[in-house]
Amino acid sequence: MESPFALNSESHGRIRARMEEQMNKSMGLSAAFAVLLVSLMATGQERDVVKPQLLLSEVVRGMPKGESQEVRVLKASFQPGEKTMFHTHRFPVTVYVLEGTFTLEMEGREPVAVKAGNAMVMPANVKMTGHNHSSSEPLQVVVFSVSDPDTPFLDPVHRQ
Ligand SMILES: [Cu+2]
Repeated sequence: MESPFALNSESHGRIRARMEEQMNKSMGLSAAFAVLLVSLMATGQERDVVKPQLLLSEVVRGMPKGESQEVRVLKASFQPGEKTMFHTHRFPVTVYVLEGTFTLEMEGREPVAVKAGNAMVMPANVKMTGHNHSSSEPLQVVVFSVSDPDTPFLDPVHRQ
């Protein structure tokens, strides 16, 4: 049987008509339905239309609840061995790693290593330090923050 990806050479209507004809002849009801579904999905595809790829989806607690919020996008570059200050965030903050590996050390939790192309949500009110533990590779991250307006992106924590 013809691949559903061969649709460009023939009109969708003709392909579908042929599939329906074939499935009536030779297939059970569930298989026929599957073919119909695939053909409907294929006809829904347009050319030159970019579909975003989901990198991270997470249900979080502790986002700001006021009338308005401030959205910030920040970029940070770490040389090998560099780290952030010890800090907390008042609201969950999302990090996306462009290059290298970002290691997040959080008080009372296992460290988390996030590689280039991946994202994670950093929890609110947890003391943390972000590291580039590599001895040779730089690290670049983009950070997405949604907070109450005019609140700091992070609060430094002073070690006793
Ligand atoms: Cu942080």
